[in-house]
Amino acid sequence: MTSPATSSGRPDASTTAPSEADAGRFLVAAEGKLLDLYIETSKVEWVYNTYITADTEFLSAKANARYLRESAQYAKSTVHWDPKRLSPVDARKALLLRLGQPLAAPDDPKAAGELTGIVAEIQGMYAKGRYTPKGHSGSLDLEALSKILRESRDPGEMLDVWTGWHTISRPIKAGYVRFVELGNQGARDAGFGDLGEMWRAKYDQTPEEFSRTVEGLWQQVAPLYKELHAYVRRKLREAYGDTVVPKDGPVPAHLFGNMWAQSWEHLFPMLAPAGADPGFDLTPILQSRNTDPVGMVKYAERFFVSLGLDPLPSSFWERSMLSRPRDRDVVCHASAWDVDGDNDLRIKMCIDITQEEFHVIHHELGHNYYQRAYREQPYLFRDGAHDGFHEAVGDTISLSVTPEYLKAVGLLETVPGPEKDLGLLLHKALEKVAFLPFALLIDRWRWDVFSGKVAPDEYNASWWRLRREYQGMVAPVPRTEVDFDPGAKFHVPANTPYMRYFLAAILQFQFHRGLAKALGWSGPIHRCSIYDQKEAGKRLNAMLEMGASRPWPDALEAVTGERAMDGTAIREYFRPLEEWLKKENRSAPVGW
Ligand code: X8Z
Ligand code: ZN
Repeated sequence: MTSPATSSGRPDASTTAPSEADAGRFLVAAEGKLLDLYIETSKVEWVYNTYITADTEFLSAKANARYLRESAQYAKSTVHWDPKRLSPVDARKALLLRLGQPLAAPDDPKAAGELTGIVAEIQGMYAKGRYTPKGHSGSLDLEALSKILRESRDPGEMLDVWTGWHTISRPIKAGYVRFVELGNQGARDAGFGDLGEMWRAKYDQTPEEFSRTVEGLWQQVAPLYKELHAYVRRKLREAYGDTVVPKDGPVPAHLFGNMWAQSWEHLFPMLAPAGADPGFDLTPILQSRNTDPVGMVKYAERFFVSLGLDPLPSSFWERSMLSRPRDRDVVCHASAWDVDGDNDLRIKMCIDITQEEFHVIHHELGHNYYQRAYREQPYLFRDGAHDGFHEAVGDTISLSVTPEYLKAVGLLETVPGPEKDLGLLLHKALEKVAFLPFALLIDRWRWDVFSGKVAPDEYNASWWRLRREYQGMVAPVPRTEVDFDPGAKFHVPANTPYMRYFLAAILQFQFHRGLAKALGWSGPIHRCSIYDQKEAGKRLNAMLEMGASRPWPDALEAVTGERAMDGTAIREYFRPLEEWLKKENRSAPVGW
């Protein structure tokens, strides 16, 4: 680098467009420094997430502020660079330097510190959330409250638990309002209109194009969601009566067996038509074998190994947190960690021995295997092709948890026949199709909040407008602006963008269809499992190894041969179910 180093030791490339070689050296130096800070920040964050105290909250805020400040400074140095004078690799690195994080530090160090302080604080408030339901003597955490929602069929009890959990986010609102101001300040200092625009800029298209892409995908899948919604509404009405569930309007959100009604799989037993059981339920199978959390994770690891990937390192088993500790507050929401950008992989979860968690574990290991596959890339490329890819890998594996697979690993004795497909598909749809509008609306809401279109005095009302519009649901009891219902979902106080899960819900079916085709599969795609198929593993790994080094259509092409995200794969997967639903709904209203 020919330009003088600044006092921080950082070369200053801001005033002139550097030569290709200078830019390359600048970026390599930035990557070295940021990797160092990344490792330190991850370790601090791990301790905070697994041991929440006032001190670890303080340390987390400090470490994050430092990382964000440094990366903002490096990013600023590159704003005047002309991408045409850079190698394609360096041009992409400069782009990712600006876009890599879900937050940008404001230029003012005081504001940056306040911003990361608020994130640590409100995340902690969420993690510590508890409620004492009527008839209980002590307060319950989210896992225990979720269990009640899963198992209860008493609308009064469900309403109490739903309402109770939604009180934990009231005190989060004030911090969130300030967070929005400071987050936007950081995004504007980084050259974006607001934080939502910065989030939408990450997809190798303009923010406006990305909004249209998402809307187009929703239009592709909405007809399937509406059929499922109509069927479920009718069954809920049969169970709870027409004073609780309307004939043709939106449904109260506390009846779906999940705190946010984002997955309806626990309703399956009350919805399944006669004879349409899926032929198995993993929860009692796993429990009757006394499977422990380690055993659960081992199943998932063996799947990845069957594809030709390496077993997890021994440090994974030593350092992961697999159960909720008895004696301290932790962030229980599941996550996968790549602590040193190399081989120090971990997951952090409070594992319940259920079929649902069996799938979440595959989801998390998908992150870890992605992280390990791209570790040879330069630091700025150690990421998913886009964040939806990262979320889709483990879920793609989960789609291969078919009855045939379960028999192969000894969890089932006999494979149920094709007459059980309808039950299997309905169960999967209650998980995957029901999720789509929820996954879309969280960031629809945040985009409007960040842009200022929705002001703090209408946060909650706009949230429920979206829930009605996309999910066909309403709040079970009147809400006011004292309530902050979006804050009762982890990703809002934790500032994790959510559109990634919507994209993943689309992509995982595309990956699955692409891998099935590559294996020469000619049956219905919901019956295909890539277990033990090294060829599928190779194809998948080709994409994983790329990390973020190429625009995402290249990564998609490596697995599927396709270059656009496309909702036809999920429609194809569920086609037999959709046809059946249409017949079922023939004389029932569809929509709300
Ligand atoms: O947050 C997660 C993962 C961690 S990345 C457990 N998921 C979303 C959620 O729980 O709301 C996975 C699916 C959706
Ligand atoms: Zn994830």
